[in-house]
Amino acid sequence: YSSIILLAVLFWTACSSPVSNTPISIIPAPAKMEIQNGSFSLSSSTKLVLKDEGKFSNEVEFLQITLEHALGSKISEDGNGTEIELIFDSQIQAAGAYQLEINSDKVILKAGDPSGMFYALETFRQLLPADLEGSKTSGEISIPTVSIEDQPTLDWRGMHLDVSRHFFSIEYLHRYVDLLALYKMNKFHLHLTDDQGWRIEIKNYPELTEKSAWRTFNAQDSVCMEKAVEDPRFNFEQKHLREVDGQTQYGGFYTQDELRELVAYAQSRHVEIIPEIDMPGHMMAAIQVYPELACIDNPGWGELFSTPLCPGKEGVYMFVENVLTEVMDIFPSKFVHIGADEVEKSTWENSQACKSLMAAEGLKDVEELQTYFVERVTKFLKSKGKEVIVWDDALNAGIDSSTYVMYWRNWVAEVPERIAANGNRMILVPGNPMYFSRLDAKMYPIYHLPLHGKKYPEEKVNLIQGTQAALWSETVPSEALADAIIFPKMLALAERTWSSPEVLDWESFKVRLQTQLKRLEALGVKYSYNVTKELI
Ligand code: TNX
Repeated sequence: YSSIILLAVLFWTACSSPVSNTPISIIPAPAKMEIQNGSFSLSSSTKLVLKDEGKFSNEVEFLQITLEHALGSKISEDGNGTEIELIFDSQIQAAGAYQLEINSDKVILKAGDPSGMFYALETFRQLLPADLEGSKTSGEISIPTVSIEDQPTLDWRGMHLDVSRHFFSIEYLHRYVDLLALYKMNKFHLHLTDDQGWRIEIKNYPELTEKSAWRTFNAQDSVCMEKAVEDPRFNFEQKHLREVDGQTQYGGFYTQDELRELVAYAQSRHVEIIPEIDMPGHMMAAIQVYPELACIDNPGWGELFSTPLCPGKEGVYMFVENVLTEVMDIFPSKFVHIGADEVEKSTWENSQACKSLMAAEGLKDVEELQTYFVERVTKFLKSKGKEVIVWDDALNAGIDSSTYVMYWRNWVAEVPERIAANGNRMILVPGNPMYFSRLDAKMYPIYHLPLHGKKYPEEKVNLIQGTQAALWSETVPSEALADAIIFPKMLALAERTWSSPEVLDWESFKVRLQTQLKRLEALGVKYSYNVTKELI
């Protein structure tokens, strides 16, 4: 097949379709593609043909939404024009795999599972003219004839969003899901709590959101807010304010109902939302309301990080379990992320409660105490049928090998090798280049991210689940600024994770990206301008 691939790549870069204003510019690049020389005409009289054994009703709905958006109407099984046929095909076995064939009179989409059909439809959507994302046509839409076979390469194709440091509206999260799905990404890691804000309603502890979802501005915020305000592209507007006792506070939170709706929406787009409740560090939002959760009387900032939960206190486990019980009730994902990064352990050293626990459990230092905490919470979550994810710091004094680890500290030598040696499954989030909020994060290294280094044992490669990027929001006070940081970098990540190494082609990607920028623009995404100069 290499000649087919080569031809396809040549076509991508050279061929501007004669029948549509939009050259074929699919991102992520499909595994196999052959472009023919004709066109298919889509209109409101196009006939919907279902041979899906009833398996793809959610995807049919998505097709109708897409068509309504572009054409102003759905299509029906009574149509008398060209045809769109959705077929369940048990021969297509890989999860997420699909075939898409566009002939001059018929579009045939085949998949063996709903996610495959969904991805077929997202590819089909990318073959519609980009500007139809923003405005409908009432006429016919001309689509180039093409035949595609495709399937995902990595299982974990993710994006993270920190909604704690700055609040992002629930509408923004819905749109985030849409944009992930458009580029066939399937994991949305939602960082719901941190020192600066508690964003998830917990019925058992209403003060968490009544108080800790809100804060007054601090100097650091105003610096970056000023910058954002100065830049006309960001159309900056501080929406999330409330007045308390004559004081303006910034913040917000999501109700459980809002989150449930978001989860259902994401499920319909084959995006899994993984909730993170970061502990025992990064917990000041909770500790501010319940100071008894800390080991010390005056919690705040320690030597390096904020005051953590006190692992020597039984009440802490009760709090954690109660919170996680509500979290699990909202998020059906098999994963719960418990953070376990950047823990300031100095407050544990002098704590009587910690000393007693360490003596009773035979723990020799505070590192082992951290392991005790993580293992105890892990055990609780596993007893409820969940898989646990932690940041790689948790590995220091050892963790259970069944825990999933997110590798982020790329400046610490051989973290991936240590994770492999411990037998853990791993998700790659190396700070460089995967922390998109870093000013030096560039598309080229994202596109070329190696899955492992030379020292990583070949026989452990199957422990690597995939990769994701993170958007930490300390310096990201607006949704428009988040857009500009995420896009178009996320498209490089999407292609890196979905497309097979044989079809990855940076030069072709850059060409296709130009068309995708039009699509993003039509969708109202405020991607970074001057993309070729600033980001690559
Ligand atoms: C480290 S990455 C953190 C975050 C910060 C980020 C950027 C990680 C597990 N912890 O809490 O937001 O650096 O400042």
